[in-house]
Amino acid sequence: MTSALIPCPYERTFLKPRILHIGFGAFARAHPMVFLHHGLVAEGGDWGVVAARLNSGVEALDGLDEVQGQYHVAEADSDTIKLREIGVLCGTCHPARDGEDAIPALIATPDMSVILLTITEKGYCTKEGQLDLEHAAIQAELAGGAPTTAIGVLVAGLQCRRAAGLGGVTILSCDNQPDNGALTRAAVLGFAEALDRNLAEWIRTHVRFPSSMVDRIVPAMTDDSHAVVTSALGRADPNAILCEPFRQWVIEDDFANGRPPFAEGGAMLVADVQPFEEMKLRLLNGAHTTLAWLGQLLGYQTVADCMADKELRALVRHLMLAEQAATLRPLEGIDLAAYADELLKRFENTRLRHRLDQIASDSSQKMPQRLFTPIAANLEAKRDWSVSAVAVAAWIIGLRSLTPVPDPRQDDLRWAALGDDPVAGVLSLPSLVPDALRARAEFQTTISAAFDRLQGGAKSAVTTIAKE
Ligand code: NAI
Ligand code: CS2
Repeated sequence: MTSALIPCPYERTFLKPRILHIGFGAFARAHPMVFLHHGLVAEGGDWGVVAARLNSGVEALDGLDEVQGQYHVAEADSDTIKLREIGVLCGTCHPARDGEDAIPALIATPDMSVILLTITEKGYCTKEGQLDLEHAAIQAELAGGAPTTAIGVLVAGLQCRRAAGLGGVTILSCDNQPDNGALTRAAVLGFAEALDRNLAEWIRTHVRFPSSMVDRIVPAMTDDSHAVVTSALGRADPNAILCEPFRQWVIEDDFANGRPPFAEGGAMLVADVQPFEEMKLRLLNGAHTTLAWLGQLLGYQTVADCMADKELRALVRHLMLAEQAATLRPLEGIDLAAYADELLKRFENTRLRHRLDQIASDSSQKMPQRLFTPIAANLEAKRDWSVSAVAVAAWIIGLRSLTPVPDPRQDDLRWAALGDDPVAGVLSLPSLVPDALRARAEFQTTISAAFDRLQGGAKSAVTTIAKE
């Protein structure tokens, strides 16, 4: 294996806190920070980032403070590892350490311009595209409690910003959700409306919510991945993150108050992100969720393990091209067959050890955009969706038989999956499957047939389906 170490080349003393990143976990380190890093290398500037988390992870932020925010990103495949020292951070913030007003106060500083979010799908506290006003934490905040959700914290910050007579900001979601900008806007406005109509009006006028499609596979760090970094670096970096070399960011060009040099760092700015988002969420993430459940039923632990199974690989390629790609609008300059083959190649990266149970977590929040919506389109157009049916059936079997993974709806899901009719039980849970899809009898009967087939043995079912 060859390795290279690239030190941070820019002067960090110029950095000002102009970007706040809420939900600073694995992906934040390896994706938006890396685009900004390359942007600063290309253009220079003072765009520094404050890394924030809300609930967990004070120690992770303390660890960054100890080294003045500098850490390494290790871009690795089976042959090479490139270590890049990232210097974009200029501070950290956590309500449990710095006080519940600390993040809102930061949002209300004059230099603050962009707020990045990687708070996971459930962090938006939405139901069917709107703020979930029945969400316990949202209700507590609206009743006057301290802000604890990302949405409550954002609105508290915007309230302080307005009171200070400052201009607007850009809130840029980097989570794997369709129309993530519109979803963030709906959640923030829903909260503000319930609090203060004038504030909601101010937000409508001054705050921008561009959508973005983000892509880079960044598994959670393990002892093994830390050992890979330590051996390449010659010393330990507890803040390092290991990821694949590939990175892509497509951002709607709609910024309120200055734009960091993301495009200069490799991001694509476009008028409409949706076609890119749908392509990625359906082909990459749809395949990931299928592998997460079907792969585990076959006894595999990682995505790369699944790729070594020729039949499973063929099944996933069929899902991507015959079922998911068929639902997409054509994207100029993109060859979907080449895109699918590149994804399969990325999935083969053995250096990543991307665990299937990590991808399986929060599946109730992922199924709609990754599988249900394309299934609805295929049903409508009378097209094949047989592998998608197997994926949903594998999920239901996994809920019954595999070690439970975290999911905000875990109790409902397990209760339904362990009932007399698991398929009907899970698929009829409220606000899970879109109503129009749930109403189609064929939806449930096809998934029930796939469920029975998998119950007869996952390996033989995959072998038979791969031949069909
Ligand atoms: P992580 O577990 O390392 O970090 C998750 C972050 O979200 C943490 O800071 C955590 O405190 C915060 N969070 C979790 N639940 C929250 C909630 N209810 N409210 C507010 N904050 C919450 O995970 P990672 O890998 O950084 O992924 C985060 C998100 O980034 C994913 O859910 C996905 O939407 C997006 N993403 C991740 C990719 C990856 O390969 N890891 C690739 C593309 C997108
Ligand atoms: C994965 C994604 O955990 C998951 O749900 O499907 O995090 C995936 O690795 C990224 O979207 C790749 O860009």
